[in-house]
Amino acid sequence: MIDYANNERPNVDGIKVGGHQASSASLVTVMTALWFKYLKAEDQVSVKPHASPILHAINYLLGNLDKDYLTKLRSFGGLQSYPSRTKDPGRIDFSTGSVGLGAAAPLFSGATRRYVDSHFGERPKSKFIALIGDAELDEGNIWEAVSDPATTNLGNVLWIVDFNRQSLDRVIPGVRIHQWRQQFEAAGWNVAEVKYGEKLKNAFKEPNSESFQKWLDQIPNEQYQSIFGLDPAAARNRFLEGAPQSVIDYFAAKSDSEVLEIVTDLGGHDFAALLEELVNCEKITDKPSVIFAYTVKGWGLPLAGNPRNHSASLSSNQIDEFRKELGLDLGTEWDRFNSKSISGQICELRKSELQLDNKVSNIECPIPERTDLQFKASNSTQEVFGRILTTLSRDPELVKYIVTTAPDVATSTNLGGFINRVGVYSPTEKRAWNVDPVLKWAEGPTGQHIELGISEMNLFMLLGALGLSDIHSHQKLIPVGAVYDPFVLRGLDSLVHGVYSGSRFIVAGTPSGVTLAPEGGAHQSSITASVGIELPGMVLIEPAFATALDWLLCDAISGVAKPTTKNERELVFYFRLSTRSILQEAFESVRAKVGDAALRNQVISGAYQLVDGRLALEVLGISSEFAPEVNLVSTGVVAPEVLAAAQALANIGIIANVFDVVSPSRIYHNWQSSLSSAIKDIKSIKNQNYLETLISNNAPIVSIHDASSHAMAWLGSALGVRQISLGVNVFGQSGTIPDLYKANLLDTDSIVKAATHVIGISRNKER
Ligand SMILES: Cc1ncc(C[n+]2csc(CCOP(=O)(O)OP(=O)(O)O)c2C)c(N)n1
Ligand SMILES: [Mg+2]
Repeated sequence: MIDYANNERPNVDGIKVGGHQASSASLVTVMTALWFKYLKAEDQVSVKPHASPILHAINYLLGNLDKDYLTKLRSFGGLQSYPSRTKDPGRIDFSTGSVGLGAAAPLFSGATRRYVDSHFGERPKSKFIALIGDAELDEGNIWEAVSDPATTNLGNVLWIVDFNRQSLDRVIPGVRIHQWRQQFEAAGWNVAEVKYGEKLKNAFKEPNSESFQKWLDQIPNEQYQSIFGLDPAAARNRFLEGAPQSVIDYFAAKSDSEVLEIVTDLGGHDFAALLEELVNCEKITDKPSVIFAYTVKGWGLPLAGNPRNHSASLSSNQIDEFRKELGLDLGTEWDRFNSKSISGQICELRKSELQLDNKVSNIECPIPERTDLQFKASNSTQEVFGRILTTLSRDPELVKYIVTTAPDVATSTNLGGFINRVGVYSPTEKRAWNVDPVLKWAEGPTGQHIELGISEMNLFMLLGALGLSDIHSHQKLIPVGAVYDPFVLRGLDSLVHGVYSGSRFIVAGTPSGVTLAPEGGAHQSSITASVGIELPGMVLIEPAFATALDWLLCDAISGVAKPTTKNERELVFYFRLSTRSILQEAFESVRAKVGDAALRNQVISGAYQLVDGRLALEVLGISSEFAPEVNLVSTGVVAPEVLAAAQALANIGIIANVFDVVSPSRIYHNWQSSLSSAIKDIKSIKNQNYLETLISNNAPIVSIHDASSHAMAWLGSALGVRQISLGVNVFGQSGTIPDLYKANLLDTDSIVKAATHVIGISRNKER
């Protein structure tokens, strides 16, 4: 498949197609043992990115992939370069690609299964398996995942490390197995090794072989790996370089080829050795297992063990040889096994054994459009977020599905009320040693909050897994996470992985922006809003007012409650919130005027008008006929400054309309999709986007957002008018809200000046 993609398929752009023959060959024995013998239909496997061709080949041999795809590796609409749950055909349990994340994903899916079993009754047993490259163990997220208390004692998890002791650039120096063993064992894992193939095992049974085994276990990787490119005589010498005399003596009676065959016979390419260890691990049910399978990168190919083999591929001559070696020719190379042969029969048997009956319990109960909460005259969005969740916890049908999680910030992000009502999840009942009159931290199997250590990477790994619980554990859940907004970036890789994998969840980033003033620059987020706007599948929601948040959160819950499908647009709902309490009056007066139904529609679409500048002038008895006009477009918690600026502008005879963009991403994507349909079909150019219908005047814009000024800087372009984008362009520092707003030009006075300035430059332009 890799050779065809690179050497036979027409290449239109001169770019090397790639594919990883050496990485694939390294894992081929392990994967054959798994799919053709060990796995059960309910097991879920995450495959090392660079072995995706093997996974597709297995799916083909099992009759689960059309032949057409075999010539479409890495082509548009064909087989993806790395396993993709959403884009590849057929069953792919986990998306992988960014090394380390695919390893951790099944661990969190195993934790999700444990949660589902505790709350909804036991599902059929599954193993959550990760096939990992050994260099992936250098990724920090692996160790964050392994050491989190939420992932301990997961007997349903198995990792198999493709222990070829090579990474991309090099042979991994030294012998690291001892360190890794200790790290896993310290985290409570069962560690196993499949090191010796049958020839090695037989050799160790021979007299005087003890020192040979000792030498094999301690020979530096670099020296051992260098044997593979050599002819048998040179390989023998290389292996014995530096070895004690007793090892040289042990091999004295053996031919060079025998020596080479024995010393390279690693357990990761020996079915019996692999299956024996898999069965051993099966007996361990109270902790995760990791098997280090000793393998050869490029096993069985001329590339074997070569330090530069990661991106190397076989030449045409070598492929011809390889084809012959396998008894194939150009006419038969794509054939499945003959159904009458033993191999063919095994394929048929395994196809039926691996057929998964994915019956899912979906969320059938109605989801309210809003809660019945009454809000105070002044509220912060963070506090309201907590109150909404607490209120929803009183709905006995809906609350069953809600599961919250936070990386050690549950109480400081207002999840306390929800936790008080539903408790904290622990697989076993735990005694509470402290009785806190405010927060009831009751831990047991019925709890619905999963508390994590501080790792934000783990937060998004867990949310990603909870959001795919219908796929991996037959039970749909509504996952809700909370994190300090700046640290969304700390978990960004796993957030991207979750959305890329098609997972659905809600996350609150709170508090956000420079508005958490005294906390200082290290805690003030600015570029997170851009992440929320730009990440495909993500909806950024940044409301200012309580009722809007209530509508938007209920709407997000119905979005998350939908069954998982491939290629959905809105998957993750990211609420960027604040602890700043603001008056609700302005919103409530629009609500009274427009009515709930119409206003809710606008809010869900992403923006609504908060102030009509003409009416404001009328109230003041000023004629609007020749008055200059400006649109103040506000996002989030800066609303009070924007409203005050609108009033100040009215006082000097300027029409200042205020629009509140509660979901910058919805507005942005709506504009973008109207543009792309216009580009694809010129006739649709007449279709207005939502923003143009909402803001139909041609006045210039000042946008105001406690986030990078870049995040909303596209508005003027969307409306074809001048814009000044006010936002945060430097790292923050401690101070009061007035200090920081002034420093970042988010204060009322700066907004007024920006408005008069933008009116001035637009007028000059007109002249
Ligand atoms: C996060 C991330 N960093 C870098 C890469 C590029 N990369 C792909 S494979 C690889 C080395 C992998 O070595 P290993 O995990 O040992 O796999 P194998 O030897 O089996 O190919 C690197 C650096 C990547 N895919 N993801
Ligand atoms: Mg490797």
